[in-house]
Amino acid sequence: MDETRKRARDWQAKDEAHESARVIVTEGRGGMPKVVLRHPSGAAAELYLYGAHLTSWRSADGEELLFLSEQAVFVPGKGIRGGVPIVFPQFGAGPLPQHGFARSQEWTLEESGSSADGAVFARLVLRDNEETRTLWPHPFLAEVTVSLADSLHVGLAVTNTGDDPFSFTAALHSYFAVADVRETTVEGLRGIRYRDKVQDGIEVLDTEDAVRFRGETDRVYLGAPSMVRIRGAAGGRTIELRKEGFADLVVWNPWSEWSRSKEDFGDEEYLRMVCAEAAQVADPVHLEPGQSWQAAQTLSVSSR
Ligand code: TA6
Repeated sequence: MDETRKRARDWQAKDEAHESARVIVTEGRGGMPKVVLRHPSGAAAELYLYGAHLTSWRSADGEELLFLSEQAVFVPGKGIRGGVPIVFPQFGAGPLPQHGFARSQEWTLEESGSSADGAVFARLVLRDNEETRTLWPHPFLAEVTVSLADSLHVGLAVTNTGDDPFSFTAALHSYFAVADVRETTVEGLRGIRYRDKVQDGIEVLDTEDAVRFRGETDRVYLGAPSMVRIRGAAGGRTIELRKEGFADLVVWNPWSEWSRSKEDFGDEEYLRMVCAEAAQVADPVHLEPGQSWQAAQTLSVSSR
């Protein structure tokens, strides 16, 4: 073999070894398979096939930016407390289990690797099955794509694969790690109306320059702007959340009473988290047979 071809082959082999190190599937907590994404910058993310659930996002310098409860359980049938639960096909309470079933289904890793722009990605899919059809009688394909580079992109796509229309609501229920929620703010929502779940769902106009946390906070901002900032996130960072295709944004902190009542959440952990969730709640998505819907959120982090 001539030298040039040999060198090319060696490079390819090295590249392949490098590639495979960027996305690996390994055994996670509770023996559940998890996908580990590593970006050459040092950023990393972990994604369970169970629920297509992101449980970790570390910045290039190693700071964990997502909150995961120390009491989170990794047991089939139960939601994982923290990270980014996928809410589909029902946000909140309703005829289906709270927040739908996607978070307690086993998803399949369909594709992974590095994309042309250098991001490391994994695409997980969930199709209707006997269990989902018992709860919700619709054939569907749901896809979650997690793409890691300087930022973390999470995409959700849903296709109606059946012969009848259906409607659904959805959210990327993101738990962010914060140093102290009492010092954390969510900015960018002034002038937006929200449904206040703490006040029986009445609609309130937000006139504050930022959302501050002084007690239980559970708001669905209707027609929220495409970008909000979370200041006071882990390590004093600011996280920028950009959304596309999701009309609403949920802001949640359960405060102390709820925390004490939950087995999968520590009594004081509410101080270390805040949820900001790109969501489609007020106007359900309606899909005719063969139609698809897609939406995404992109998270980026800065040091202040
Ligand atoms: O997104 C906020 C919220 O809908 C709250 O009302 C709160 O109860 C919650 O999500 C957590 O829900 P879960 O079913 O995970 O306990």
